[in-house]
Amino acid sequence: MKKRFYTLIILFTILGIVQAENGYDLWLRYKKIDNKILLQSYQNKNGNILFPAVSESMNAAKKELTLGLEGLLGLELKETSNVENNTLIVGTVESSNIISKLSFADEIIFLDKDGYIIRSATYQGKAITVIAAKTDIGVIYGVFHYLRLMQTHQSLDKIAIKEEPKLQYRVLNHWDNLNGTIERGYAGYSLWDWERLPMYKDPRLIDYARANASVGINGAILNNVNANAKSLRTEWLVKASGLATAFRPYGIRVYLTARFSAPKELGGLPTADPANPRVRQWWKDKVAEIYSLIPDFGGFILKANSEGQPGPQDYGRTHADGANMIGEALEPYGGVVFWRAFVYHNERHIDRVTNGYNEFKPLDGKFNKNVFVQPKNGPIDFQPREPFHPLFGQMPNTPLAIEFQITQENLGHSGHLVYLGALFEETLQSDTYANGKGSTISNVLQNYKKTHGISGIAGVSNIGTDINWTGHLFGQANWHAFGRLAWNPDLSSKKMSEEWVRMTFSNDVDVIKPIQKMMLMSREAVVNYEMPLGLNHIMNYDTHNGPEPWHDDPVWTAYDYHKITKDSIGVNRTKNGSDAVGQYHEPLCNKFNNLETCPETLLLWFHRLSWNYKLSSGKTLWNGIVDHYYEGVDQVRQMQVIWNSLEKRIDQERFEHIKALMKIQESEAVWWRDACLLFFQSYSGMPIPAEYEQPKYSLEYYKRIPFPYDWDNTLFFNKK
Ligand code: GCW
Repeated sequence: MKKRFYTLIILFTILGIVQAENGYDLWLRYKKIDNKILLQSYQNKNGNILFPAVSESMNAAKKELTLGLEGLLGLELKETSNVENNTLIVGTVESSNIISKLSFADEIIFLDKDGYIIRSATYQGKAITVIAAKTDIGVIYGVFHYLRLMQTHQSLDKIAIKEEPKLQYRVLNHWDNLNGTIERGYAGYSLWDWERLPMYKDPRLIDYARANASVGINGAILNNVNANAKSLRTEWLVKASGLATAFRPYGIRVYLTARFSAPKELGGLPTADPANPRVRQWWKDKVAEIYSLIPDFGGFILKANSEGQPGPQDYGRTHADGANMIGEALEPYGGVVFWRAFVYHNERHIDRVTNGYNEFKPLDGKFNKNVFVQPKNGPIDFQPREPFHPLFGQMPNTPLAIEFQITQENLGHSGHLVYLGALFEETLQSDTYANGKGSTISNVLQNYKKTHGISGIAGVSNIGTDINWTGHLFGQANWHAFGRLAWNPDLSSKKMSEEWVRMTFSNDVDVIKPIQKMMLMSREAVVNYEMPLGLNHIMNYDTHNGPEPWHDDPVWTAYDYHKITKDSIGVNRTKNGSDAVGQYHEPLCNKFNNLETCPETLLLWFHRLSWNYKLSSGKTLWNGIVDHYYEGVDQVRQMQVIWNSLEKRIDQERFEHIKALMKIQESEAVWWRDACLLFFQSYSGMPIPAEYEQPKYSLEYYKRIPFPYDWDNTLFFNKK
């Protein structure tokens, strides 16, 4: 008997070790709490539950709580009708009699519509815990937070949490095409199964909605900003309504991209001129149709007059003319427009960095009240590091929504571990000085709620059909971080990384610390091995993966971004140059303009310097650049060592997945380093110090190798 028992134990242990996790469950794994004391105390607090649920959203919240309690505590959700000691009470003032009688019922009523309170309290002498919200959606958010407390091993005693989102519109931008591919997506195909929608709703859609709601995301822009007018045809709208139905219980509204020329392409009109009454009517009718199918439709996003997309400028009108026409059509229904400020034309430019500001700043205050202007975080295009977009702080009369990119278009795709929490935080905490010191981008964004009644943030999604959603498992951390920051843009990336590691891997400090260390060093690593010291836009011109600082053709040349010669490198954006510095508020303008005060991290972004320029370290610019590239590769190698040391602590499948990807990252970091340095060296003529690991291949080799994931690149074959 005893022997059989031990055999079973051994078998379970082995199974436990090899039992793989494929990452599908994201940070909502709800694995049983392994700390006995905690488990016991959590079980005590969750033995009796009062959770009257009538609406779809409440039922979704209850389902989540059930799932969480089963997984984390091995408990069935036991409903009680009496309040006993240690009862958990969940609901709103309307749904729960008890909540309506609590001393803080008023506080609940005055919460933001998405806000919630989780509090330890007493009711008729009994100790209770309350998860209460103003709306049913708030209850979902509260339940996710409550589960997170247990997932991250926090105490359930004396809880006093009051949460309200600091931004209202927290949306994911999917760059999904109607044929199922995803522009700049590296995790498989689109989750939207257009062929079988709306009849068939893949259960995965619910998991998508759960994941988003768990971090507070409340909008999904379904399709690519490089828009296809077809998505506005009735049959596609019916399909989109299927997605809206699936997401609705979780508080996620759907949005669509609108192709500016749709009145011509779909409506058969001769023009899409926003001044034309028939065009305006077409949009009104289209919007009415959409709301008849999707009553809580969120609105539209538009990319207009940029990279070949049609827009109001085609008719001599402004961005405001175009945006307001669409805004007016949406207004009666409460919809909004995200009008992108990522504008540049596929032609040689004087300084692309200045484009967005130049086009939009003069339009400040000219937009309808339901229109967001949406710049990217930086003025070029999702580079590993950019200064913040100068429109932030310079458009006080127009609500701006910020656009981050979660998918790693220029940061190694889904082959590299790059924790973007650090990048997001850096931007959000940048001081614009718009209203004196402390006017961080986070504050600027939040303030629009007070001044304009709306505030928002968008993230270009990194999600696809890959089993683990994001291709690289650590891409999940970027989705998570984006959502958490959308809810509260002042959260620290360090804190969020810890939370994510606890929920994704383990609450054991010996696992948390090393993984967190990797994550926190990964952003600087990618800057170092791809584009240090303010260098930018030297990636492969087509795939945007891998280096191509030598690319030079009449419309797209990396030379515009590094301007390399045998004497110097960098772009003069000072007052004597393109004056991009002039787009920033003082004291930033002067700070960036002066070499002494310009942060070294942005040096070559704003300044053009000789190879012998002395950096603060006393090294020459050339040696400094070399050091950064080498440091980047070293950092990746350190990350590899850290990861490999965790072999016994992580389930095998996820361990091997990341181990293999770290190898790719290491080899591609070397590729970036060697290709860029050899290219720069062909101008500077300066040596890579002999004691450094020397490039294995020649510059010619790097110019000729094909780019990964792009084997049929015709350009490559032509180049051969
Ligand atoms: O950087 C570019 C991307 C395009 C993208 C564009 C944009 C959707 O390479 O793929 O198009 O940005 O943000 O509009």
